[in-house]
Amino acid sequence: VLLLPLVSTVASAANPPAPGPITLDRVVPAPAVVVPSDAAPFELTATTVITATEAARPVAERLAATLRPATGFSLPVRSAGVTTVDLRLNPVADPWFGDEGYQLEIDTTGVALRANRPAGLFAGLQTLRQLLPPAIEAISVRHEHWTIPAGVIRDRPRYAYRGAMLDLARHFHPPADVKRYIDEISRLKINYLHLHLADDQGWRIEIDSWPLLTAVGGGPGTGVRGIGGGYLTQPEYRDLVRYAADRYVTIVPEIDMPGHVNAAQVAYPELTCAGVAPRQRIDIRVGYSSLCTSKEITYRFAEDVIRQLAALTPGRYLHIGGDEAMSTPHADYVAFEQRILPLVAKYGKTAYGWHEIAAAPAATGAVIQYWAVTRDRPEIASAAAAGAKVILSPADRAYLDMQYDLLTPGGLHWAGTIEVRTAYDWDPGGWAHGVPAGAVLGVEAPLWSETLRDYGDVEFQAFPRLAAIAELGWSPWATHDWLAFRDRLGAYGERWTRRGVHFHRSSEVRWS
Ligand code: TNX
Repeated sequence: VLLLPLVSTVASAANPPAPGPITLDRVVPAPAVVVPSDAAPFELTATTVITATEAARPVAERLAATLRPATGFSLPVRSAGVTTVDLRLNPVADPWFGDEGYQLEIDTTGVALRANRPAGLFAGLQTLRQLLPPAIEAISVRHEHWTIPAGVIRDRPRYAYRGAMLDLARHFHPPADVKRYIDEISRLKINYLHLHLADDQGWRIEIDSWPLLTAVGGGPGTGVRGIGGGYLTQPEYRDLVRYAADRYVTIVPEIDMPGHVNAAQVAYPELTCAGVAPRQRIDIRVGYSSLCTSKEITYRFAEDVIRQLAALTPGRYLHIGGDEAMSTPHADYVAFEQRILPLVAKYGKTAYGWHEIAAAPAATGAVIQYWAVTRDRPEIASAAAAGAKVILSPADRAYLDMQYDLLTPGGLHWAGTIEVRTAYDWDPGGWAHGVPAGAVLGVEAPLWSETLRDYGDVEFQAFPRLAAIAELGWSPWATHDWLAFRDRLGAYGERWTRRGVHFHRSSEVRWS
């Protein structure tokens, strides 16, 4: 019985359907409006010139750098003159496109990319790349007809927040791996990367005046001793922030409090009520640690961390955790959040926390990350009705650390198994009962790393499911269609393959 699905997987992988010609709508995430034309496609050639206005130049340079390796063309970027690919900002902003929307117009003679802001041009570049043959992903010259189908795409995101989260605490992922992840997520028009920087098993960000956090708490994570350790220095963190910003991705730092703090308490026993250092933990249990909410040093510590993270982070959100504080009495938890939430505002940021923070009245000014596996959470609905914004990360849909099925390696299954269709087939807009659609800021796909040993494991868990969550965040609900998504995703797989991304070749999808 168990062999049947395996056999069919092998059979379909051995006989992939011939990949048809690329059409204007074969893009992940699905664009809002696609109007194909009968005109012959545009073909990129050795004489193609890219033109860009001053403000559009950085994205134009990135486009050229994207297209040069596989085409071998010089693709000069100029400010004026004869052109075939032209990038510019709208002289008068068109409100329909907002900050991230774009228009792509392709005819036989050229391509015009327009947006209100550079972020929109960047999104358009990601679309353009998918309209070229998959060989465009090669890092050395390929001989191809580099055609782009003719027509018009008008596109903009459904939600302002489209996030991915990476847990650096349970296993540290070095900056080079985080950058590879940023590269991949930005191609799917994901615009926030939430970094879970501290947990029971490790503390991963350098904090001035608390040097032992990283010296002691930069520990092994959930790996055996020696595997999974490490931390980011502040310059490394700043460098990641810059790298992400160059790809229109905003970093959201998280320090989890008042639970998930064992690593901090190993380094600073004064953060426990008894003042005694707990033992270092490398197991995957949760809910046993708590900051001592009645000690003033707890708030000095929290404020130092929040102040420094706020200074290091240009983005508007700062995540203060708040989940699974099972060892903090409820009244103490609420009192703690009532002090911590305003501290985030004091340093100029919007507080963001796991949905448990909804218990604190001050959470009405915060962003709440909904991770429940049930759709009825009255306390979140009332916080949202009172002004809180909600980001949807239901664990049974959006958790990238859940196994695809019980046979796939790596991952957990406490929230169930999540195959591609399960990750795709839900509507963030109406998911949480009682949360008004207008309170939903977006979606985020968290990747906890208890079982992830290396970057290959990260890729396997994230892809292809992250593409499903990205589409839920970007594409209008009117485009939602599993069969169409499955086919577009199947075509996208070849791009991952060419880039060396270790993705799960789900048997739900026909991969080309
Ligand atoms: C629950 S969901 C956690 C994390 C674990 C994760 C594993 C949430 C906010 N907390 O501490 O890593 O499950 O799936």
